[in-house]
Amino acid sequence: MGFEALIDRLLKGDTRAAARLITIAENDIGAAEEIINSIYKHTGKAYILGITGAPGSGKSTLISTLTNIFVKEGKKVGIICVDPTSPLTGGALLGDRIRMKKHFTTDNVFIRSMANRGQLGGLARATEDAIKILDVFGCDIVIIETVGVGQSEVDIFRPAQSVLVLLVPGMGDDIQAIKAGIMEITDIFVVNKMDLPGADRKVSDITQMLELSMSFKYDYENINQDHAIVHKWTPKIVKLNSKTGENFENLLEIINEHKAFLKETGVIENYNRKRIRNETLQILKHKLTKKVEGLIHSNSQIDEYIRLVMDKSMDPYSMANLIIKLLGIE
Ligand SMILES: Nc1nc2c(ncn2[C@@H]2O[C@H](COP(=O)(O)OP(=O)(O)OP(=O)(O)O)[C@@H](O)[C@H]2O)c(=O)[nH]1
Ligand SMILES: [Mg+2]
Repeated sequence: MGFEALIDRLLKGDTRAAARLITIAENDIGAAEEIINSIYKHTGKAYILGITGAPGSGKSTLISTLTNIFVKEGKKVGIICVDPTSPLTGGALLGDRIRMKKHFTTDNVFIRSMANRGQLGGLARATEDAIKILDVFGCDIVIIETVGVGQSEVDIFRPAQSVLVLLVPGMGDDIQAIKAGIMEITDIFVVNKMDLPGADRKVSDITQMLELSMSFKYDYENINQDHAIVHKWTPKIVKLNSKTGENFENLLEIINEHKAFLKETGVIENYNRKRIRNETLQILKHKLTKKVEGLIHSNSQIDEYIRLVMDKSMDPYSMANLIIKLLGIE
């Protein structure tokens, strides 16, 4: 089955074709492969921004305000809301999408939600493909919102150039969660709801956390990189009121600063290299797992190995090595 007609329409900026292709890629990894294969050469234009934070911290509100600014600048924006915690698209996420959609009456905003439905290849793979499709669709900016559970953002945000984390005034639980999960990939900290008491306190808590962690990271990188020059971005902190748009000019300035940093230092190239290696590894893992599963379920040789392991004439590690031989990928 070919997707040429849909892809042609996608390249012309047809919204329905974009939505359709994302659904197809999400549900069928074979189709995803075909689609990405045809469109890959057109990717790489969009700026990809990952946004996370605890439930209710104001991610969707921030994204709506930011999107309005981008749209006024004449930009086309794609928004993907990813919920790794939910087995189905629905509930809060759907509500989110409807609420956000109400904000925009323009063709220049595309909103999509994705939840973990145990897709082949996983949610991160599906998100990655959706980003590429929106990139080719002509989005200048693709924003990924995810509520996340610590480590899951690391996967989801792999394609993101800048990662923004929201915290809110009050108890330090959110700081603890970041320390445990995604501190290493955060570029910008937002203290949202600055109109509530305790915003300055939260800024100084983050500053303190960064001071402690940066010294560690610096030593570590120096040892590992053989004293090569390491260009490092010190995460920036900004206070915002996402409801009123207060201080958003500061956020935009920081985003631009980060973009410029990535480009001027060459960090983006390193990053892309790592990202491509990682993405390919994920695809390989998926493909090899499928191959191995197929082999294990329908191969008389394997049945023989299993008998040997049952007899204790062989152990499972040795059996695994023999299977690798069978696959011819030693
Ligand atoms: N006071 C105040 N309220 C805010 C601000 N930003 C967002 N809110 C409110 O916080 C609530 C949650 O906002 P959302 O944008 O839905 O938060 P979210 O992080 O997307 O929530 P989930 O998607 O459910 O995780 C809403 O009632 C917003 O109006 C802010 O800057 N100040
Ligand atoms: Mg939300």
